[in-house]
Formats: sequence, C-alpha cells, structure tokens
Amino acid sequence: MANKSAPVCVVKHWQDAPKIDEDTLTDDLTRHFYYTLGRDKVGESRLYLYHALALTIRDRLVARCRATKEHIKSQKTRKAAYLSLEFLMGRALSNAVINLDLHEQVQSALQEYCTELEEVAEAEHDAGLGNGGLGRLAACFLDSCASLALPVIGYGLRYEFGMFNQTCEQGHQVEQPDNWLREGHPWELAAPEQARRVKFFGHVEVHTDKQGRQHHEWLDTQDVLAVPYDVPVPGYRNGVVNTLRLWKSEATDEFDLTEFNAGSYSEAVAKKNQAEQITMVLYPNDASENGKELRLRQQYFLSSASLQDVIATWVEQYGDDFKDFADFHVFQLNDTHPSIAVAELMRILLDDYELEWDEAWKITTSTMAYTNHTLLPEALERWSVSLFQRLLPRLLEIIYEINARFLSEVALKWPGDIEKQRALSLIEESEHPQIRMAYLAIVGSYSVNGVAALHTELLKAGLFNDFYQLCPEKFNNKTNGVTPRRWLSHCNPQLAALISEKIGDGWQADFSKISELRRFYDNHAFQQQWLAVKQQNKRRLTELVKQECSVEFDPDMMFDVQVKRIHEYKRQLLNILHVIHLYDRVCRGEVSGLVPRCVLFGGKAAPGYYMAKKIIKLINNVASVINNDPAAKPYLRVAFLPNYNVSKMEVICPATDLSEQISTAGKEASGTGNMKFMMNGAVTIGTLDGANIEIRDCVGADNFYLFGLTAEEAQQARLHYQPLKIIESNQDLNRVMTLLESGHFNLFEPNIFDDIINSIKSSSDPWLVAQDFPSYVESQEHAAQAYKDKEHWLRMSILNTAASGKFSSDRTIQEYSDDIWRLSPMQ
Ligand code: HBZ
Repeated sequence: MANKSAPVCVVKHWQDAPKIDEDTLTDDLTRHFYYTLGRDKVGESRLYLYHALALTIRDRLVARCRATKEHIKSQKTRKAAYLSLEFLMGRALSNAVINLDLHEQVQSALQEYCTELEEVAEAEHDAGLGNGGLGRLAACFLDSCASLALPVIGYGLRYEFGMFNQTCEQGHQVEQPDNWLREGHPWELAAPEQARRVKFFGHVEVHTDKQGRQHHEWLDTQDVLAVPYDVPVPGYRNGVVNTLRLWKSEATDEFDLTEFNAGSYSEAVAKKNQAEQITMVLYPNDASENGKELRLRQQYFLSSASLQDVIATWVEQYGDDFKDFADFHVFQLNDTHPSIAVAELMRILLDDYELEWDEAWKITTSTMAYTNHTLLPEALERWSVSLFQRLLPRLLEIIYEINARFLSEVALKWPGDIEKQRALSLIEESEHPQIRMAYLAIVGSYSVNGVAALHTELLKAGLFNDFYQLCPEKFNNKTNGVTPRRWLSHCNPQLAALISEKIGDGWQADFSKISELRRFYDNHAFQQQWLAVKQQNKRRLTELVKQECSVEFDPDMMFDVQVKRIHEYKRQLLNILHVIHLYDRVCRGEVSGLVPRCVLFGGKAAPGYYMAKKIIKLINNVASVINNDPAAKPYLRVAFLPNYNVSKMEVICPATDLSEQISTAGKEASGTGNMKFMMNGAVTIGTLDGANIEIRDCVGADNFYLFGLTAEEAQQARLHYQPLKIIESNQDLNRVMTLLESGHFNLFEPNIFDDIINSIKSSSDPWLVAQDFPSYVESQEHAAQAYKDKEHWLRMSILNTAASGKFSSDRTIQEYSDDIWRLSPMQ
C-alpha cells in the first residue's frame, strides 16, 4: 500500500513511486471486504472477495501508474500511442499478482478466507474487448511495453458489451450478449474531467481571410463526449505501470438542453441514445468487411478522442508550436480500423491550429505507422464516400486533398499511366465510390509492417506491390509474439516452476534464455518431470471438457487441439474430415497401430458467417456420433468446447500435445495461438503459413509435422483445381466423402451439410481442402506414431518450449521500438 507515513503526492520519477508495502495487504483486503464492499460473511461470495482483492491490488497500482504518467510527461522523450479498436485483455487479477510479485502475500492474506488465489481469480469476467488474434496481440503488446519500461499508452473503446458469449443448441452456435460490466470493473478509473468532444454530421464552410488563406469550419455538428476510463498495465517486476485508456461515449449536456427547451423531449432522448450507442457493442466480425455506419462512428470516435488527448497534453506543455511534435510522438495503427486518424490529425493541425498543409502533412506522415493483419481481400476496409460525406464531411474533404496530391506523385513515377492512377487511388471509382482505408493508411504512414516474414513478403509482392515500388523503405516485418508471463508463467505455473528449477528465473524477463532448456531435453529424469506436469494439465482440461461438453477425455490419450476463430481459411473442416477418417478406420476395424486421441475444437463464428456456423454444426454432429459409439471409445473422443476465450486458452494450451495450425498457405497472416502452444510444449502439425514457417525454422523440421502446398503452389493449384479427381483417387478421402454424403452424421436432419460437401467438391474452393487432405492424413499418421514413442515425444515437446524464445512479444516490441518507434526505456 502507498506508504502510510507519506502523504499521497505526485512524484516526477517513476522509480520514486512508493514501494509496495506487503505487510498491509491482509489489512487492506479486510478493509475493502468489510467497508468498501460492506460484506461480513466470510465465504458469502467469491465475487466480493475477488472485488476486495482487486481493489487491494489496484491501490498498489495507482501510485505507480501516476508516477509513470508523470515521468513520461516530465521527460521530453519520444512516446508511442497504440491505437486499436480491440484489446482482448482477459482477466487482470492473476496477471497483476505475477507482475507485482505478490503471489505469496496474496495467498497468505486469503488464508483467512479459507481460499486460494486461483479460486478467487475465477470470479473475474474476461475483458473480451476483441475478436481474436488482433485484439489479443494488442493486449500482449501492452504487457511487453510496460515490462520493457517503454513509454507507450494504449487507446481503445470501452465497449459495454464485449465479444458475444457462445452456447451450442442442438449443435448450432447461439450468441448471447456479454454483459461483462454488470458486476463492476474494479480495475478502471474514470477521468471525466479529461473528456473530449468528437464531432459528427454537420457541414463545412470555407472562409478566405485578408491574406487569401482559406479556413475550413465544420459547423452544425452533433457532438459526442468521449469519457476516458484508465486501466493500469503493470510491467513485469520493474515498477512501471502504463495505461490503457478506454473511451466511453456519452451525450453532451447541451444536447439535452437545446432540444428539451425546444419542447422536443423525445428527440433529445433519442439523440442521447445515439451518442451512447457508439461504444455499446464490439462488432464480432474478424475477417469480413461490415460497412455499418455505427462501426465507422466507432473508428472515428476512437481516433479523434485519442489524437485530441495526445495533442491537448502537448499544447498544455509546449503551447501550439508543433515544430518538434513529430520528434516526440508516434501513433501505431492496429490494422486500418483507426486509419481515419491520418485524416483526423490533418484536420486538427489545419483547422484547430492553423498549420499549413505541407507542415501538417509532414507531421502526420512522420508520426503515423500502420500494421497490416490480413491478406484476405474481403477483409480490406472500404467506406462509401456518401456515408463519409454525411457523417464526416470535413474528413472527406481532407481525404480528397490527400488523394489529389498523392496521385500527382504517382503521375511523376508512372507518367501517363492512367491505369496506375486508378489502381492506386484512395478512392475506388464506381457507381458507389468507396474509400480504400488501407491505401489511406499506407500513404499517411512512414512505416507499414506485416506480422510474419511470409506475410510481409506477400504484402510487398502482391496486395501492396504498387505502393512497395513507390516507397519500398516504408515496408518492414515485425513477426508477432505473445507474452510469456501470461502464456507460460501464469497459465502453466507447474511447468514454469520446473523450468526455473533448471535454468533459474531470468527467462520470464528475458525469454531468449528459455533456450537453456535444450540442455535437458535428453535427460530422462527431467523428461519424467515434464511428463508429470503435462499429465496434470491434461487432467485439468479433462475436467473442463467434462463440465462443459459432457465428453470424457482420457489424459492417457493424445490431446489434439484446434482452437481459434472459425473461418474457412483456417480449415477446421480439414481437421474434422481427418477425424471422420479415423472414425472410418475404427468402423472398418482397421485399428492396428491406431493411436488413441482426444480431438478438441473451440472458436466462435461471426454471427453472419453461414459456412462457419455450418462447420460448427458439423463438428458437433460428428462428435456426437463418435462419442456415442462404444466401438470408438478406446480410440477417439471429440468435443467442441463452447465459448472459447482467453481464460479457456489458459487451461487448453498447457494441456495440448498436438497443435493444429492448418490454414491454407498464404492466408494466415501470422497466427499467435501457434506460439502459445509451442511455449507450453505442444508439437505443431501445420502448413507453411504465417509464423508457422518461423516456428519450424526455430525448432527444426524433425520436431514439426509439416504438410500441404506452399503459398506459391497453392496459387498455381487453383488455376486447374479438380477436387473430384482427388476424391476419386484417394481412397481415404473417398470413404470420408461417402460417409458424409450418406447422411451418417445428420440422420434426422437431411441435407444440412450439402453446402459443406459441395464446397469440398468445388473446383473453385479457394481453401483447397481436398488438395491438402492426403498429405494432412499422412502427416497426422507420422505424429501419431511419434506419440507412441513416449520419449521421442517428450524430447520434441521440450525442444519446442526451448526453441520458443523468438516468439515472446518482448522481442516483437523491442523491434517495434528499435525500428519504428525509436523509444528509449524509462530509467
Ligand atoms: O491478427 C489476425 C490474423 O488473422 C492472424 O493471422 C494474426 O496472427 C493476428 C495478429 O496479427 N487478425 C485478426 O484477428 N483480425 C481481426 O480480429 C479483425 C477484427 C475486426 C475486423 C477485421 C479483422 O474488422
């Protein structure tokens, strides 16, 4: 607790923040439980104990958080703002306990309540403010920035409803709202005095002053308040506590008043609702364009509020002189979602601070940096010009001006090439012209990065090739990573302890040290300890699967796991076809050499994604047939775990033997689940896609089960793809298709899988499921035979963890800091 003898004061240096007084933790917990929350019965509710503990920990974070903020403010050094529509934080309590090194004290304080941290922690709702990889990456990055003592603030939205909760009814996905704030969110602190005002609608008037200079005024706007809620982000045992600032939309007061006075009470209320709608709900699409007006409002709301926030702090300190602004600020755009920030920064500098265009453009293009997360063309954001005209008229003008100036550069590079102009224009001309947000992001940024080596190469050679030719120096790669604190120390404490016993504790802050484990991969005693931990973790997952799916897993069987968003390119379908193949072997009595396995699936489908939902239904139906067949029981169990989220992954990845990373090559930008599994000693079966390639390079080809076409081969194969021929010639696939088409998995639901069957048989199946099936089955068989040789598998498992050093997000963030942000750690 903040040192009681010292008054609470603002310290100017983060290292001067009061040291954590461990002795008062028990007292504070009691005080919060009895007085702040007004509870008296011990054991009354885990929830109140969780809240009391969270408040106790938060007390210990706020002083450091303030000290870190003041430090950043007082030192004139560069800082970064990470702008993201998503931060998939998961639970905060255990993470804070680890990073503050308070585990023992917390356990002893909880003794009085006859419980343990692990149990209390279960009461916390996941902060599910993200869809999947992109949102979770932002959360891992915040942990790494704080742990590396980098001055980085995260800016996001405080959605009232996060990612929907998924249940399965008769095997179909059903979505339920995620009211994660219902019981309160003890980690956040509102700062209404720092609210910002964001404009929408209205029109633009241009005035020319006596010097002939034009001034643009955006008038008659409908303004919405952005109220910040700050969430502390503790670094790993280094005293730093950074901030995640989440904006909540609220109606402005005068809104109500003017309308109310005019007698139109209901209009006033309607507008209030409109304002509050902006941060109501996270859009649950992870890979397709949605084009909804409310989504654009969210994007502009985040971008405008965050930029205003940074600029207000600058102006407070240095007045309206922006000469040095770009030396001290960088904005990292997490995909194109906040890319309207490019135009918004221009607007603020031009209209609010009256900078000249060239000066404003110089500042913008020296402070913006863009990360791309997808090659799928259907995921590239486009917004209709007419929507922009209505919602953000001044921003549209600025985008037009950016485009005009950019196209004149294009004309210099490719004189007379009208086709190039058309192809590179920020505006896609058609009956309904659209703004290409990725192009706006590229043109407005000094750095454009992909998230794995292959992904970046494909961006340069394909999707953004023209831009690459125009400005090759902008393009760079930053292979993703995940935080080893959450994804090893926290989720696999027994393995973490075993590792520390062997190589010391240093790996948690410097994950390159994990390679020291290599020395032990052949040590029999160590292997047995490694196995014991894995078995324990498998028992824990077995309980979860039993509880949630009523399916009996057996920890002595191989745990084969695919958890991620459901998408055709990720090919859960290929996996379930393999499961059907194994089942078919059982049915035909071809069981000699069959290695018993439990296959686990998990993941959410976007509510409007028809095929993804069908795939969930197929998995559930296949699982039900297999699990109810006594003949299959010794060899095969299958489960679809509903409502896959961060907390579930924390139980799943430590228990996994075989990690499924089987996307069609060239489609998965990076993947990050692949890294979490690897850290926890799972062996990967995968294609040469995304970061799989780098994983395989690090661990060695002998310790990775490879299959399928390369990205280049896949591109070629599509030109003359004939899946029917493959089905005809491959006996395994033939049998699988026959079983599927016979209706064996949908006896009382005729034809429900026809669309899936047809997609596999279609020569225009872009995901090449039939194509990769034979080599997938072969590779699965190799993995199974290796699993039978317990020692062989243990060696591979240890080597995977030992080779995972590169995949720490600390390494990724160090690269962002060195190459893009050019930050110095706080010291
Ligand atoms: O970003 C993922 C990529 O698919 C994955 O390969 C990569 O590892 C990860 C981190 O770089 N992309 C997403 O998760 N994308 C989204 O979640 C998304 C969310 C909203 C959208 C579009 C995409 O409108």
